[in-house]
Amino acid sequence: MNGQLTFTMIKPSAFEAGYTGSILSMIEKAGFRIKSLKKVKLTTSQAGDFYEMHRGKPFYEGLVGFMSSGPIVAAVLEKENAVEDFRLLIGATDPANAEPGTIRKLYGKNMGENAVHGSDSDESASREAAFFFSSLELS
Ligand code: DAT
Ligand code: MG
Repeated sequence: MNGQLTFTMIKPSAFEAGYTGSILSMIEKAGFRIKSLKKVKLTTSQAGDFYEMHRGKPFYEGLVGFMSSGPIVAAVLEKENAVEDFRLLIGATDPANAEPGTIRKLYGKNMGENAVHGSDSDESASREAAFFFSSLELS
């Protein structure tokens, strides 16, 4: 059975543009419950560690610079089949290829500044939730 939790971030460009409320509203209307929520600003070192699986790729430095450029909103979301359903709600990595009505299509600018993060597996969701939230905040 697939897990019931996923992890998301509203990325700096979307936060700065004032899309946080609209994005959280879309997430709730799609049937996700917000289990944990916070606004934080990552250091470059923290952003680098969060995205360590991408270290060495051509876009890594830009990604880390962008993700530490301003505040983000991090959240753990609860729903049946959470990881897969959330990836459907956000759409493809490149907003230009995302389906109409998806969060990245509506609020993403380009491949780098694509509005939101979504976990790619139950294992990633657990790791990413624990990266941002204490056990008390996750209960
Ligand atoms: P996703 O966020 O859809 O899981 P990913 O894990 O492959 O995509 O990459 C993480 C983030 O890195 C992605 O949201 C945006 C950035 N990124 C990925 N590929 C990129 C590229 N070719 N050029 C610029 N940024 C890229
Ligand atoms: Mg990914």
